[in-house]
Amino acid sequence: MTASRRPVLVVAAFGAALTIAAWTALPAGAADGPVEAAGTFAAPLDATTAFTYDVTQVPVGARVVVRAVPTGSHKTVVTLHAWGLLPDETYGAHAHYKPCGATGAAAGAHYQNAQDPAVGGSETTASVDSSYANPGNEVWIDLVTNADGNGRAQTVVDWAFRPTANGSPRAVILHLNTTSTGGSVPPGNAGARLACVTVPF
Ligand SMILES: [Cu+2]
Repeated sequence: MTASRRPVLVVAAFGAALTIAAWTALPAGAADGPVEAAGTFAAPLDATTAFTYDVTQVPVGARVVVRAVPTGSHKTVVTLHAWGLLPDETYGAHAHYKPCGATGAAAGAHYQNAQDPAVGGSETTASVDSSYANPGNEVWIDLVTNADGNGRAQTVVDWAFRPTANGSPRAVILHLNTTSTGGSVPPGNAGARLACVTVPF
């Protein structure tokens, strides 16, 4: 599949390539503690953690690390690092409710802190009410890559993820476009689901 992109004006890059080895191992799976997931993107049949659904946009072999770190002040810092994506490109990313699967749809809808009653807490139906579908209530991370296809971006939200039993997010999806805040494109929409990494939030 080849997807077309919306033109974007944002150009930024980060410097030296980072190495995964530089990261300190973190415990995973604790809703009130730090979480980290790392993976190498593979075709769905071969993938365990990181799935690419469009190898023209997220090549097989590209790497990803997602970290979620709760602060002591009821905030959560979510960081996305990627290596080996397209050079000088932009991607949208969000936390989604379900783990990655054979298709991008498997990850379900965007995780929301305050859940939109219009979708009844559904983990598969997208909320398009900007009172809920906004970067303060969901995890939105717009990623810009440098000339080497590497990028890092983060968001800070004013809440902690719900515990797994109460519907924590389980994945981060990489999308074709940066995330819409409204207008002609519904809020929260970032285009095609290119790739997914399962994260034990
Ligand atoms: Cu998404």
